[in-house]
Amino acid sequence: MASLTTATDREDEGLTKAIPFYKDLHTKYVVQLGENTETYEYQASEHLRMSGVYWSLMAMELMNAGDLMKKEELAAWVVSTQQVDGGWGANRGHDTHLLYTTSAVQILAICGQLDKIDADKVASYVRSLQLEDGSFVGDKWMEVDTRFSYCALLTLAILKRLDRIDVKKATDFVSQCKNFDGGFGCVPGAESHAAQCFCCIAALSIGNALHHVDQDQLGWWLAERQCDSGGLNGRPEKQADVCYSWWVLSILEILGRSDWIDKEALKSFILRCQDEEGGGIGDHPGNMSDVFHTYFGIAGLCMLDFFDGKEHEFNQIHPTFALPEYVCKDLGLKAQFFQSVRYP
Ligand code: GRG
Ligand code: ZN
Repeated sequence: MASLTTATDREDEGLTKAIPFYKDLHTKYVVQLGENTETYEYQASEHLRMSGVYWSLMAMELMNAGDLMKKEELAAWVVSTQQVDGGWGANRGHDTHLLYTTSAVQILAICGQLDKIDADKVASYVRSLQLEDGSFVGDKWMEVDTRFSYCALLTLAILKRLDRIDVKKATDFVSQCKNFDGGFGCVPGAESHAAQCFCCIAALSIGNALHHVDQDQLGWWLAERQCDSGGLNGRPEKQADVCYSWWVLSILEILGRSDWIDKEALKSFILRCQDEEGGGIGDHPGNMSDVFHTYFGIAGLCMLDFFDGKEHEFNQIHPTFALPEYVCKDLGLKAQFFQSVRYP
């Protein structure tokens, strides 16, 4: 159990050794991912391109290297791939899905190109996915999942069209996914999982319904996610994985409970997941890097204030909107927090 791990255990594992953040390697890694279109990795990620572009842009934005991305080109590609129902698929010619519609709108927000789309059309698409009980399906196959509740609220908040859905019903449904341990799952009765907790808490934060959350019980469950390695896992008895640095820390920020974990140990875990030759961050020390874990590892370091006072300039991430804070400020996005000292 994380809470029983001593500092000495961690020192024995060499976790206190200072490891640098390889910013130049990481920016090169992300830029090359988008340019080397003949690689196996590029071809094999065709089915999630829209989210891949969002992860890449975010990783670069957080490192204050967004200017190295071809934002005009990316935004034009997004605009050109919107489908007649108002949504987006993962790539040109793929069926529309709420997940990729959210990524598309986030990309346009980061690129400052939201005015290039018909927001009402997107809002109608999102509205068409809400069911009578307030939940959301992702697409025509009708799977219900709290990931989609978050995506719907997030997309409409960015587009200033929250009034197009029943927000009260949406947050009531999310509240029904709360479990006895204070955590949340993908549907009522499903096991608590840190990534689903993020979707639920962020959805409630947008929907102004955080009264459904037990701040201390959930804070405790999340703090328990820290493993001996310093990394965080997604549920009891599972391996630590860099992406939970985002899923867990973002909620702790919303709850005002980020001091409940050992931040130095988590920083060290994330830094040890870097590929110090090829760049990028993997899910676990020694594993191959990918852009998903690169983004969420950097997001974790940002929220841990790793870059404060260092030579690297960086942009802070907003824990509810998963966008750079400056973008949220520019768009006037507002979210509810238990303690809103640092976020708008
Ligand atoms: C804009 C940040 C943002 C998100 C959009 C897509 C989405 C909404 C949220 C995804 C939430 C989610 C459920 C992520 C899954 C993360 C993950 C590592 C799942 C692995 O689950 P298991 O069961 O692994 O394979 P564990 O770690 O439990 O062993
Ligand atoms: Zn992961």
